[in-house]
Amino acid sequence: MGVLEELREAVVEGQAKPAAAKVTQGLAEGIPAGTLLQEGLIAAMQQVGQLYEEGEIFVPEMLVAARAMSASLAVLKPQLVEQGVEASAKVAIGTVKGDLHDIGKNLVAMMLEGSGYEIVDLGVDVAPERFVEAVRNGASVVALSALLTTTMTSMQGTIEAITTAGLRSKVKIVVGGAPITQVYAEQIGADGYAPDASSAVRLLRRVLVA
Ligand code: B1M
Repeated sequence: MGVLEELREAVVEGQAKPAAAKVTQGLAEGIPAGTLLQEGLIAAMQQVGQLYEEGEIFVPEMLVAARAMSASLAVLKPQLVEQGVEASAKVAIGTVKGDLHDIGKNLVAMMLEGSGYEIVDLGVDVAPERFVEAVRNGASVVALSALLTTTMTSMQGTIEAITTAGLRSKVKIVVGGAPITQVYAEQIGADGYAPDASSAVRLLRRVLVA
């Protein structure tokens, strides 16, 4: 079995230390960080989602798999985040109210940090008022993440709260997460949508010059 397959297996089985060790081994063997991320970690989480849908695993197993993914991401972070890039804009990022999924949001934050943005990570289950406060404190971009069809509506509530506070013209609002689409982003009045972390970097470049 190759390292990538062993990495996927360790994440799916929720073995955090072995999974992190496989990332270290993969890097030592010269496997690019992007390959370990896409073909190892992200592929494993897709498998976890499928097993959950099929009723083969339940929330606790999903949770330990997520922990193994986070432990492995921590090892990859230095490779994904280039050091010494000057901060270009302050980005407040968070998973919207009611939603506890943070892996995708963390990945987007890492890639943006690596591209020179100053990141204010508000965490998960973030109430609209906390995003409003972040804009008052100087964030020029708000990045919203949602993984559930039931919480994606909180994005609209957050945009409304920023508008009601009179701050909409001071900030670019970008959105993403598995159930989000370009059409939905336009419907709720966001400035942009990115399907994944590397597109989020390109999206920010685009909206900040617009
Ligand atoms: Co949950 N969960 N979960 N879960 N979970 C999903 C999302 C689900 C699709 C699984 C399934 O049924 N197949 C399903 C949602 C169904 C739906 O709404 N349509 C689901 C469910 C139902 C639930 C619960 C309701 C289960 C329950 O309790 N009955 C519950 C809800 C809890 C809550 O949030 N209130 C729940 C709980 C959990 C755990 C806590 C156990 C755990 C999360 C742990 C954690 O995050 N720390 C978990 C996990 C791990 C998953 C799956 C398996 C994996 C998510 C993940 O990390 N993916 C997921 C199934 C799946 O996605 N296949 C599932 C990897 C990550 C890198 O991808 O997050 O998509 P992603 O991020 C991507 C892009 O979306 C994008 O870039 C990222 C990197 O490329 N992106 C952005 C994300 N945010 C962005 C922001 C941007 C731009 C791009 O801003 C500009």
